[in-house]
Amino acid sequence: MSPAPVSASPADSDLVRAARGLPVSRTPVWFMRQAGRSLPEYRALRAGTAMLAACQDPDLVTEITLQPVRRHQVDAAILFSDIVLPLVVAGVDIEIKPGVGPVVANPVRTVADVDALPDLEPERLSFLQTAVRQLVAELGATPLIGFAGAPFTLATYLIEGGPSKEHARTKAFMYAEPEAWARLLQRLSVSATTFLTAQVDAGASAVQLFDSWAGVLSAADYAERVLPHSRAVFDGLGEGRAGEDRVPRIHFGVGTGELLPLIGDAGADVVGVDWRVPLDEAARRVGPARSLQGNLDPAVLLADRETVDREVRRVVQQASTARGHIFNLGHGVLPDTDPDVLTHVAALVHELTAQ
Ligand code: 1CP
Repeated sequence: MSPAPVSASPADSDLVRAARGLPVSRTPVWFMRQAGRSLPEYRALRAGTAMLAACQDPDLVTEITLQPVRRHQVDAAILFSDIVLPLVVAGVDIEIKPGVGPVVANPVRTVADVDALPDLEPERLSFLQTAVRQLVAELGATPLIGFAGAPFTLATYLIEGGPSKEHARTKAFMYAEPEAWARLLQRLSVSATTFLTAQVDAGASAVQLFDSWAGVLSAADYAERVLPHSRAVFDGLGEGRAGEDRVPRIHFGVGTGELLPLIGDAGADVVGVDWRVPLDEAARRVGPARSLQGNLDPAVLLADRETVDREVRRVVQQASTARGHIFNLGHGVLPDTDPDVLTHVAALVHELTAQ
């Protein structure tokens, strides 16, 4: 294994440098959903605490966020939270049901429902800022990635009432009630900005906007009815902490092959790519002004070691034409993944790319 890189501060880490397209000591690695059910120490710590309660307990958030960093030697921590948390903190009745996901008690189905949504008051986020400050102190030179759900993906949960495959109700609302739709996404963009700003102000070194389900939209609908609201989130972040370079922005969705140029245009420094589009092709679609993140198929980690190694090498090789590369999966770690495989993949990427 190559020695750990000597970066003095998170702002000078390989993750931040790769996001900006600067030279790195080796390709940085982290895994979406690196904290969570694949780790026995996570299951032990979470036992008896509901997901959304855990997300609002600064000490639990700190410990759960640190677990995968210690175990896998990844190049970034991602805040342990959930995309529905800003809604929950604002007062929307949502529960995360184990094995299901977020379930909304009163789904948003009418214009009046949109207007009745509570605003997220920044004062309610002190628990989050405490967690971020504790993490930044513990992490030293390892960057912390803050995140939020993008307006579209949050709207799918609010309108469908829970997880869904086709998002048909969401699209029906988008087409039938264009003004209420725009108002809903505008309000969600404000709460995402508030949630991200709290994390950046408390010391997060990068942010990721998860628009996990945007891939169900055509490019035309995405461009007209969704992108302006995601752009508003990035624009709302402004220049970040005084006297420092603005924190890099990662923008990710699943099944977004046709949307990749737009996902970049929304205001990202890094475009997250799922496993469907090889990174050399993704680099062509995104252009030379942005870095890429991804894109090993999470299911590959369930295969034999030879397959894992071959696929990791392929991803690293196909990333060579990108402006910068952050190695990741194409979506979250599957719960059945053997954590030792994740540790192995992080070490292998470091070894293959050490300068
Ligand atoms: O380690 C990390 O990556 C941080 C943890 C994290 C993140 C980034 C969690 C914890 N949630 C999220 C974001 C999130 N939540 C996304 C975007 C990322 C992605 O696309 O995977 C989405 C879509 C959600 C919504 C959600 N929350 C789902 C998906 C449901 C669906 O529509 O299919 C689920 C299962 C949850 C619950 C959840 N969030 C996080 C965990 C560890 C869990 C499982 C908890 C439990 O079951 O008790």
